[in-house]
Amino acid sequence: MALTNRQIQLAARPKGLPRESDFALVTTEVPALQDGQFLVRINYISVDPYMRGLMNEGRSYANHFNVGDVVLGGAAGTIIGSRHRDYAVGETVLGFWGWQEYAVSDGGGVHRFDPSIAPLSTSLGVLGMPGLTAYFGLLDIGRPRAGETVFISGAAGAVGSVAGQIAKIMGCRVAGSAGSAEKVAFLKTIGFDAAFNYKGVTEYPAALQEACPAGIDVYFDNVGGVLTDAVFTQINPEARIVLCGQIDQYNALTPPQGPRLLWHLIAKRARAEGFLVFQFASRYEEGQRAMARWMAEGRLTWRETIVDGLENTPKAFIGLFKGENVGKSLVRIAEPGG
Ligand code: NAP
Ligand code: FER
Repeated sequence: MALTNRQIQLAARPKGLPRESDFALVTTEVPALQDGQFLVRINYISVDPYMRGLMNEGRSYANHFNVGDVVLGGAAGTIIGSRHRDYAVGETVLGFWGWQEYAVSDGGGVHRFDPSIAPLSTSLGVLGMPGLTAYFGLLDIGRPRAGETVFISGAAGAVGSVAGQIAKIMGCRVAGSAGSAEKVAFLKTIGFDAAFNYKGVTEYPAALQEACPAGIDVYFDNVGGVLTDAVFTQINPEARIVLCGQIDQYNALTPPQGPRLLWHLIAKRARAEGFLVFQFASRYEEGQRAMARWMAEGRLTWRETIVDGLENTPKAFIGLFKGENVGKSLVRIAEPGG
């Protein structure tokens, strides 16, 4: 008897902040496996800010979702059936399977994850794409030196919380901003030297000066907007600005017009550099090994916000733009091993 699969499709291109009505839950049957295929029971679905951009009309059809497509994104699961000679039942795997409960795969783009290293959920968080973003963005683009001050916006999220801890491991003074008192308290528990709730801030330069009295040497920017404008006024000579994300703009209907502060980069001989985690694909193992070691040593911890049930995936995704998550936001479809 065929298994029933539930999937979430894009029902309409979101305008501004996505709404739950932009998504539709559909029921299909899992197709019978062909030779060279395996069947994955999805355990965790990752919701990530970059997915918002893929929901807009794209210049190409290659990456962007169309209305009626299953929303794609990273997921982790367990193989429950296989007609593939390299993949066996019981293996835990990662793939770009998106918002559904089961996936049929031929192994393309699939990575194995060894659950004896850490729980499977970490394959989508601290040991997955967001953690690698923090690792390579901070170390390769930011190049922090011991004793320097690192400031991180969006600090309590999946990327920011890992970047901050790695900066501490590098011997830096670390400060960050996040959107609630609870998140500020969380940042203190993971070693941030200073943190503030940006939602209560009226005078940004003053808040930054209090958090970073010696100025800012490395700025790891997840957010953009007026906070980033203010950071430009607080950077030290030869500062490095790591442009990781600009979530403040992802739902904007028109590009925002900000103050023009690039002069500060000239005056401070500073460097601002954007990057995409994918450019470091050939070095992912290096990053995972280093972070797994720090986790085993108790120097790197991680936090997850998990909701249960495929039907709650749109809400979890929208929650990213409302600050509902602390650490990595995940949807649990089925407990691994369950
Ligand atoms: P995340 O930080 O776990 O979740 C998003 C967080 O952003 C929310 O919890 C919210 O926290 C904050 N936020 C949402 N709207 C905001 C706004 N208008 N102003 C300020 N803060 C806002 O997400 P993540 O996966 O770690 O990603 C963080 C950033 O890194 C995103 O910009 C993402 O696009 C970027 N990223 C880049 C790459 C790359 O390759 N360059 C890879 C992964 C992620 P608050 O409560 O603090 O508002
Ligand atoms: C992200 C924001 C943007 C991200 C990727 C992108 C993986 C990619 C943008 C592009 O390819 O144009 O958070 O995370």
